[in-house]
Amino acid sequence: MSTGAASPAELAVRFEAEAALVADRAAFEQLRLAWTGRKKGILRAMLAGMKEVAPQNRREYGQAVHQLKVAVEGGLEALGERLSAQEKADARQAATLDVTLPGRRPRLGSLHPVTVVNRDIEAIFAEMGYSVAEGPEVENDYHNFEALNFPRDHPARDTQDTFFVEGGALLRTHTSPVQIRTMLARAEPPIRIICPGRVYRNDNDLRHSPMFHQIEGLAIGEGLTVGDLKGTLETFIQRLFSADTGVRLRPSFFPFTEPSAEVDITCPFCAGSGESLDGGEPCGVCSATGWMEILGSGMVDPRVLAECGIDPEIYTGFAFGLGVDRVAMIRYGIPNIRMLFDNDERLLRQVQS
Ligand code: 2NL
Repeated sequence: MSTGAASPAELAVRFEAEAALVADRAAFEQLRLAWTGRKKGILRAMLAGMKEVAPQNRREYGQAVHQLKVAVEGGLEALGERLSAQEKADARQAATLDVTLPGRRPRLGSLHPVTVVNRDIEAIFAEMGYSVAEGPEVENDYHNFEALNFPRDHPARDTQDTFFVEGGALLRTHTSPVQIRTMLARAEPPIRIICPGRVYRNDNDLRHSPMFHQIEGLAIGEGLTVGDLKGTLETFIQRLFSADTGVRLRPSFFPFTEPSAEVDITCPFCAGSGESLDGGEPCGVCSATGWMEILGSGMVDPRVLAECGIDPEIYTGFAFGLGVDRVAMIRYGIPNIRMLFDNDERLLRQVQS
């Protein structure tokens, strides 16, 4: 061995000291290269130094270098295992669940306001013996207009108000065609149905959307009168809003009912007073009138009954229609119909069902 160079025994001590300082993979790799590297490793240099050792000492030197090699390789292996164990423990620690943390609750979805109102109305009429009937949204002139006694030149039949589909079909402008189809298909009254669904009109502003939701009702039987219409709608309205809601009928006109009436309720926000309940300001919801229009209704026109194969000499009936979106807007204080169709969660979250 050359003078001044460390002996294998001294190097073994130095390796132990350096190994003791290794704390991570990078330092481990550095140590491994420094000692066992093929080109510049210390072990390699020690073997290369053999030729400088006097021949009679070479055997002893060779054995000492071998011992050093065994010590370094063994030390590296032990150190590598310690690091692996440490890394595994660290990873386990990082993935550990703290079972004492409060759970993350997923936010529950909620029903759309229109769905809630639809279900409420369906439930009220179900208790009065009505069943739900549905039909196509793409209709034809006969079921949407002709059978309902609309005159040929009625403005509702114009493209200004109605969306037409190629080939003469149209998007239904009300759910009345469902009632027409039901009467045409059903042999004998009594009939008690409500028809909920989407309807379409060529209207678009703060209060109108080109698609909106309607529920119409139809009752046909022997001896049904305006009194039955009035009692049914009063019961319905007082169940939907509150038992003290006032109801009034105003004469009106529809091609498919005679007589016809529009139905007003006392404003749910000012209880019909026309003044805000706290400060005596004019009520902005009903424009200080105390009343809000909520339904259209009437006794089914005998011509409509006859057209649908029901003898108007034996049977009479009443019918009504209301806008579901409008009821939802009144109930939840929604100022703009468009907000019902934006699906903004800030609105949808507020409706509990
Ligand atoms: C309104 C008016 C109404 C009807 C709908 C009807 C249906 C048949 C026969 C007779 Cl098949 N009438 N439906 C009757 C009166 C009014 O709705 O203002 N709806 C929002």
